Amino acid sequence: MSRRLVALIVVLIVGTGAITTTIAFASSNSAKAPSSAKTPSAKISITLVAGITTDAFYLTMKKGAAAEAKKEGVSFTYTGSPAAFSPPTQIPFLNATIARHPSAILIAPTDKSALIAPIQRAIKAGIPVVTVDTLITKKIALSNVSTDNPAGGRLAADALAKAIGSAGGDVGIMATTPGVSTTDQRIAGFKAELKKFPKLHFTSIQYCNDDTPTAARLTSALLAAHPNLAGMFAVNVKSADGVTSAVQAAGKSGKVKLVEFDAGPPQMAALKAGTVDALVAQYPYGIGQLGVQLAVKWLKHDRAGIKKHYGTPSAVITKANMNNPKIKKFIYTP
Ligand code: T6T
Repeated sequence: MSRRLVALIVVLIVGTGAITTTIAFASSNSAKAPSSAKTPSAKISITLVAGITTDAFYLTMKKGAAAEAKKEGVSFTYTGSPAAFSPPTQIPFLNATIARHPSAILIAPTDKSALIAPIQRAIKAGIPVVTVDTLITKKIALSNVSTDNPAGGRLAADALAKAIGSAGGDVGIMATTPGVSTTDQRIAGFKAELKKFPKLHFTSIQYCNDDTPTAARLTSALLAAHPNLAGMFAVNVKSADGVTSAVQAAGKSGKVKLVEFDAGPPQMAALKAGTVDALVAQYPYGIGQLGVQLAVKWLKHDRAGIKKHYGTPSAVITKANMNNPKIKKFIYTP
């Protein structure tokens, strides 16, 4: 008996269930394209899972990613928690994204350990992942695109020392949450660099949980406890906005020197007003662009030479250079 005839008889005996199975097998087989096959752009879909969707930094990254997706002819979606930067709020959005099965995921993990298992689930489901901005400690993502955050922390310490001047004094840090790769690295860089300035004394680090009102409350308490506080470093948009407003409310603008990471609209306004002395601005638009480029290259099997990490530039913005055309790309445009 020929093999085709045997196959036909088996199908007739087992009935519809067998046919369904055969079809399912055939289609799952064809989905497993040989590794050299090119995926047409029109079929590629990329989702960016933000740390927190409403943050000026991620909204600017979204613009860069969307522009690059348009250029590449692939579809793009933006998702994440609008309310908080934390694993419990981010993971449900990642899980919902995995269920929709885009071709690739870009994600800013909200914790360097807690997001390992959820990202592993995406990869196991066959979805390649690029981490953007933040990273996880296990190198399972196809690549990571981020600012050089330790260097950014060092730049912040240099800028604060310059703003405070030769008199020196006590300085504090307003941070978000321990366990976030970017802000942990900024803090480490800042503290290490501070040692170069013997007249600057590190007083304390406060954690506001990426919540602006909490940062304002903690800053007011710090100002009351340290009436001679000379300066503060705020590690990101949300902590910075709280620090700035508390210093303003205490009538200490210009007296307490402020250096902040990021360049959201309220931060740029505070720089212009003189409440803030310097901003270490990232290039979130470029991070989004590069993240999409890498995902598309990967999906089109143009994988040779893709590195595990790409650094994107940053700039120290002051009142003196804020209108320089070279600075423009570092100002966030949510
Ligand atoms: O500073 C950025 C980002 O780099 C960090 O990982 C989390 O906070 C921001 O989104 C700004 O709020």
